[in-house]
Amino acid sequence: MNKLRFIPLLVAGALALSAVPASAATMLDGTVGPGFTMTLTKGGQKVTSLKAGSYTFKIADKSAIHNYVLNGPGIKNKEITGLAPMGTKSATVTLKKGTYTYYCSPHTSSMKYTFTVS
Ligand SMILES: [Cu+2]
Repeated sequence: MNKLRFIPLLVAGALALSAVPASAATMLDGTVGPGFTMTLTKGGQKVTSLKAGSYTFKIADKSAIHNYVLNGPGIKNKEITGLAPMGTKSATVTLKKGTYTYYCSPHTSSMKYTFTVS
């Protein structure tokens, strides 16, 4: 077996990997419950505006009566955490320019928050 035969494949593989942009999703942290409140923070600061791009929402659901739903351009009422199972769940999404809302669907009137993406 001639090892040289595999070198072109390795080079092609390396090129393919380097062509992928190294853009990891930005981490956002959120909570819902145990009271009638929700949060969304980035590096400990409340999120009010973000740049368009890829984000991972890491949501700690601390109540069995609330959920955490995200809605906005390109994302239609995505339920990141559900009503019954508590715990932490993550979802990676692409945010586009516009206004996004995160809310709890049983309590939309009091648990609804917005942030803008530019
Ligand atoms: Cu709720």
